[in-house]
Parts: sequence; C-alpha cells; structure tokens
Amino acid sequence: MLVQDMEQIFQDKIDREIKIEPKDWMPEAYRKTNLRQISQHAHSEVVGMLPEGNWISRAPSLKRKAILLAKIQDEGGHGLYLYSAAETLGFSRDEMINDLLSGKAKYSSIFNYPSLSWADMGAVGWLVDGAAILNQVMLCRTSYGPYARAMVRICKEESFHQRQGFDALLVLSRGSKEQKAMCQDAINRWWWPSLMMFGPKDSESTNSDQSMKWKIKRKTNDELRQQFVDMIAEQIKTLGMVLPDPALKWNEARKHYDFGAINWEEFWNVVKGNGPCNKQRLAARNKAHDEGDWVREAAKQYAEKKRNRAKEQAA
Ligand code: FAQ
Repeated sequence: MLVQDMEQIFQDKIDREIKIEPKDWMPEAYRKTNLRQISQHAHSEVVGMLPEGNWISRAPSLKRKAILLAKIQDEGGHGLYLYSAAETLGFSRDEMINDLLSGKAKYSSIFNYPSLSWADMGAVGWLVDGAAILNQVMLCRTSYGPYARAMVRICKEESFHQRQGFDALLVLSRGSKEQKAMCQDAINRWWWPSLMMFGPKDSESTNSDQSMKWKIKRKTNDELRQQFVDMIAEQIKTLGMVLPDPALKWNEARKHYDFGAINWEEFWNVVKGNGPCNKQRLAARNKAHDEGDWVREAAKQYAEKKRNRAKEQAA
C-alpha cells in the first residue's frame, strides 16, 4: 500500500475518533511528536516534585505534611505512567531519563521558579495544578490511546491537588496580617509563570497546527490560557486576594476576562535553561539518579538471579 493511502486511513481513524494504538501504523512525525510531548510531560511531573519536596520538612502541621507527601508521591506516579506510555512509542525510559539529565530534553518552565514560603505550596496547588488540569482534561481525549488512558487517572488525582492548594491558601487568607501578606506574595510570584505553562501564543506555537489536526491537542495554547484566566479571576474572589495584573478586566462583549501582556522574553529564557532554578533542578535530579545507582544495580542482579533459578528448574 502507498504511504499516502496509509496516511489517509490513519487520518480517517483520527477523524472518526478511533484511538491510535502502539502497534497501529502511524506517520513517523505523529510518533515523534507524541514521544516528545509525553516524555516532556513525564519529565515535568518528576522535576515538579522538587519545588514542593523542599517544603515537606517545614509544613506547618502533621496534617499538611501528610497531604503534601501524598501529593508529591502522586506526581512521581504520574511520571511513571507517562514514561510507560511514551515507551510504547519505541524509546526506552533509560534513554528518556538520560535526555532529561543531560539537559537535552525539555520540561515545563514553571518548575524553574523557587518555592520561597509555605504559601507557595498553596499557590503551586491552586495555580500550577489548576493550569495543569485544564490542559490534561483535554488530553484525556487525545488521539493516542496509551496517553489518553494515563491522563484519566492523572486528572482525578490532579483535582485533589488543586483543592488542597486552594484550601491551604484559604486558611492563610483568613489568618493574621502576615499570613495574608504571605498568601498575596505567593500569588504575585506564581501568577505570570502559571500563564506561561500553556506555552507560546498560538501564532508562535510551532507544533499546534499539526497536533490539532491529529487531535493530540484539542484546544490551542491561547484557548486554554484564556479558560484558565476566566476560572482563576473568579476563584480569587473567595480568597479576597488580587491577581497582579492591572489590565485584568471582564470583557462583556467577549464574555471573557482581558488580561495584560505576558513577558515572552522571560518565558524563552527559562525554556532555554536560564531561569532562576534550571541549574539547581537538573543538579538535584542528577544527584538523585547517581545516588539511586545501587538500587538499579541490585534490581538487575536480583532479576538475573531469578532468571538463572528458573532456567535451573526448567533443566
Ligand atoms: N515549558 O509548539 P508549542 C504539571 C516548548 S505537568 C517548557 O506550543 P506544544 C503537574 C515546546 O515543548 C505540566 N517548554 O508546543 C504538576 C516546544 O518546543 P519543542 C506539564 C515549553 O507541545 C503540577 C516549543 O516550546 N504539562 O504541571 C512550554 O504543542 C504541580 C513550542 O511550543 C504538560 O507537559 C513550557 N511551559 O504545546 C506537577 C502537558 N510550552 O518540544 C508537579 C502536556 C511550550 O518543539 C506540581 N503538554 N514549550 O522543542 C502539552 O500539552 C504541550 O506540550 C504544551 C506545549 C501545551 C505544554
């Protein structure tokens, strides 16, 4: 069969909402873009554990510590499902992790910002997980089967994450003058980087057009960003705080909030590795990987021992 015919059959399947599975024929570019996006997503979950891990030992109560620990463990789990989904596209987890550790692979810009106070744990849960959910709800319907199925479970856990973040901020917003100030400061610092999580504006997004045609993405970066602004602009009223954007205003004609200009120079600077914590994050991941070497070695030896024993028994 001609490649054009195969491509036509493939696109028909996508148009009829039939999921693409690992053993199905797919264009090489479809495989590559899924591998790129899913592995970046996995790396984001794993690096995303670091800003919060910083606060486990300093959480203000046993209850908050237990919640934060559970959330961070969930993120590690999300990374693992996503690496498994990406592996179905013919690239091993070891290779993906090497690309992360060497600095070759991208991960979300947001995790290159520091978490300076306890209120940051609330802001990360509310804003960062909030942005992640909007994007990931769309991905539950993505065209690649293993990715879509991984996202269903991830989304359930992410909604708990967002609720816990909002709850932590709500307590601070009703607390002392200092707690209120800490809450506002965290919102001020995390707001703009959260908007950047959705990626460059549509006119600058190199992958969006093709990813929309292949239904890998179902909404564009700007559509999701607007949805996020509309959601947060309402939720913040409950906190009695403000978003750090004087241009934020309800637009009756558009039925959306207008918002100010994003600093794209800052975004690209972070993506290129020059954000406030890029070097620190990669150093922490590399250190953890090196320190885990003995575990990988022990697992390998154990597997070999089991294989040899099975061979002996079969003989
Ligand atoms: N950071 O053409 P587009 C989470 C890159 S998970 C860094 O628009 P695309 C959970 C992009 O890769 C958060 N790089 O790209 C959690 C591309 O470069 P490339 C992660 C970015 O793929 C919460 C170039 O710019 N979520 O938070 C970013 O169509 C709390 C051009 O961009 C996902 O990964 C960025 N923000 O759309 C964990 C969701 N944005 O690869 C712990 C899945 C863009 O061609 C604590 N991913 N770039 O060299 C996606 O939906 C998409 O990949 C987008 C970007 C929307 C992120």
